[in-house]
Amino acid sequence: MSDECKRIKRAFETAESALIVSHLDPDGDSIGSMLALGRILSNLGLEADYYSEDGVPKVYRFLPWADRVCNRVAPDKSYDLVITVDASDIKRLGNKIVLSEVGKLIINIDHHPDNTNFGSINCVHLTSSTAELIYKLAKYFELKIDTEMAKCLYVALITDTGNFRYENTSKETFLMAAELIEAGISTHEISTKIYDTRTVPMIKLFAAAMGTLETSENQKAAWVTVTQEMLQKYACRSEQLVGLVDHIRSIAGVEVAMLFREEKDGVVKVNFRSKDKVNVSEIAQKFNGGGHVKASGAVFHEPIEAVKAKVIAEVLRHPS
Ligand SMILES: [Mn+2]
Repeated sequence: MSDECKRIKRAFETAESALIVSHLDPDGDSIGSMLALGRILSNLGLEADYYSEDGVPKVYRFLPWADRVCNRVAPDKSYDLVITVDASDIKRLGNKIVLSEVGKLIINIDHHPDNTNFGSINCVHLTSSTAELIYKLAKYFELKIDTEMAKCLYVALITDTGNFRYENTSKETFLMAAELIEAGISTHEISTKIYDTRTVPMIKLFAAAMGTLETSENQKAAWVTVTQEMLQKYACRSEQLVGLVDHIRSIAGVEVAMLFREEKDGVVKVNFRSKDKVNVSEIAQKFNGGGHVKASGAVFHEPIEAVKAKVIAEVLRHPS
């Protein structure tokens, strides 16, 4: 990583303005990495702007500087640097900004195996999380990791490793976590904020969604469906439901779990999880989506029943 670090360092030192961009449907890693990187830049004397087309999910709004994240860029505004975090492809950034128009130099920092290296500088490594790369950058710059930065990095780390349960968890991940704890964070307080702040309607919606559980004949694929009608009944947003798919994967024998979410304006989102044998990144890519081998997603503009039919047919083509 040192070669890219050198180039990134030069870019950070010469830039006078920077925009950090997260991906659509941002998760803990993209928001945490974005905010931690902002603190690195700030330490270097560069105050960045932050862009996320889908804003910041409520659960991550306690993070320091989350209130600085905007979902628009002023027209004609252009930055010396645009840094994308946790996004494998330009399409994942949304369609309201055109990278080549808003930035002179694009730095792509990501850990997805299907990253398209769309940046002028690509810092792409298969680490546990993008946050692990941001952490390494902070080290490279010899910056002190303060409590605020540690909070952002820790949220990214636990959400992308499923609380240190997924295969991407390594010795480095734990060493990094140890250092974040040394920086003064309370892991209990953060976990509570991330995992223990669900509302009663949300749990009722979970129950309703669980009630839709279906499986393939051999029970190796299982899925649940959340319609607009269900979301409206419980006044929840579909982003609050992503964790549901992990429960579906937790069924013994299930190799592929799916969550079908009906959004507004005819959009349907599908989240995939796999246990051991199926590469769900490949399946998502068939539908112009992407992600990791064991966690991926895709977006559709078709009725939910049609989406389900073709996605399930595709999944069943993959031996598990
Ligand atoms: Mn990530």
